[in-house]
Amino acid sequence: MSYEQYHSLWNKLGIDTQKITVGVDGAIKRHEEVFLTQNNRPSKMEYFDEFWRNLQTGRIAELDKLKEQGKPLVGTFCIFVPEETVVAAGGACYGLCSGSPASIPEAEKELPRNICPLIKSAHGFKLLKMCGYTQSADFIYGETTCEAKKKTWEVLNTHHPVHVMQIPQKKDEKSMVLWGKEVEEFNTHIEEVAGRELSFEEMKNATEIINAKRAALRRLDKLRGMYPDIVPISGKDGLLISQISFVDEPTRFTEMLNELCDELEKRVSQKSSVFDSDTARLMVLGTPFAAPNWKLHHIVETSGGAIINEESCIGHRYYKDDVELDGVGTKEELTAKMMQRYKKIDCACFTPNEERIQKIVSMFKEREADGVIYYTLSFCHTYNVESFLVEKALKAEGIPYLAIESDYSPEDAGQIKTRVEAFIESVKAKKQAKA
Ligand code: BJ8
Repeated sequence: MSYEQYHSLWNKLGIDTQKITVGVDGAIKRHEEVFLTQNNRPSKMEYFDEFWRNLQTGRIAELDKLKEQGKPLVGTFCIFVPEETVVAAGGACYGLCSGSPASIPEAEKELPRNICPLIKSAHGFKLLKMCGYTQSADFIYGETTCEAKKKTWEVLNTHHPVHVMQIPQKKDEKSMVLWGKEVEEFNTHIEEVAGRELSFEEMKNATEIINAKRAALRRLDKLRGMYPDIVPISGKDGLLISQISFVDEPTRFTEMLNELCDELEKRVSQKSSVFDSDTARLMVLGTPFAAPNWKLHHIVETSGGAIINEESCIGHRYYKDDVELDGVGTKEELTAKMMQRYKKIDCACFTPNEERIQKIVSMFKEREADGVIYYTLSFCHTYNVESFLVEKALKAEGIPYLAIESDYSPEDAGQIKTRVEAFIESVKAKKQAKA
């Protein structure tokens, strides 16, 4: 495919047009293999498929227009960064490319091999200048959530401006004071880039935009998981939508997702499922699935299972809570409400993190799921260690559980498939016995 109309934009961003053409073609081909081969997909998925095809072209051109107008463009790797403030300034806050194995060898020239693939992939994209989002960003907002990330920011900062938000490890009062100051500093920084002070109305309006996006994602989550007899959309499509939620323009995304949900509601009322009735309905827990990391979902859904929810940052952890706006009348009050909302994020970087374990058990029960897969990216110590406590709680409830640790390479796909197939068989046997 020719992307000639985007060559000058890519050149302006320092992107090698030949290299990115190969990357974009590969990503489109992989999307065709994984997504377009599914049966009975909702017609409204077309918007999200088209968005994927335009990931490094049309959407990057939109961001460039914002940049020309002096709006801030902020790249992130974590859901702790308050996107509301960037949207209030008319800019865009988005997730950066970090889900591909292709950029990892380049990253390993500067970073150790034995750290998380998400971090290496992102760093490699910067070194290769292959991600339009990274290249467009005025700066990257990093955070101190895990060891590998916080040290990588120092290295990444030698290639691209990086600001670091200090996220505490505990949620006690003194930690919250520090975190509140960090959020205030972030807001001030965005105002400096925007060249003006943001008004309360702008902040409130942006918060409403992001709350509406989260509400649409919760609507999708409910449609995917809350109807025990019907799965109206595949987990793969659900995941693709979640991944796109981190890069699309939020108002348009919300509109398109609500249209899709209207279609799914009809499917539910017509009892039209994309899977057979004996399919194992599984929840996935753990580390984020940055695009195009579709490995686990593809394996599960070609092995007799359906994924009905991701208890992950690219998933439920991102959209489960809103910023409360009732009775809020000043910027200070709004910032305090933002803090309350962001404090509810139950990332494994916190100690203790008991609320996450309780939440997982109740999510499982609400969805009447058949089993869970605990997914950890290799070398993610926080999620890996926390899996012991999660497993213990799930076992106490008699919930079927499988742990998978993997990276982005396709090499372990066969081995994972064998384990997933065996797990699904045992889950189905249990389901039948129960029935
Ligand atoms: S809020 S999960 S997005 S830190 S990079 S911790 S996978 S070793 S991404 Fe995360 Fe924010 Fe928490 Fe969510 Fe592990 Fe890898 Fe670290 Fe990671």
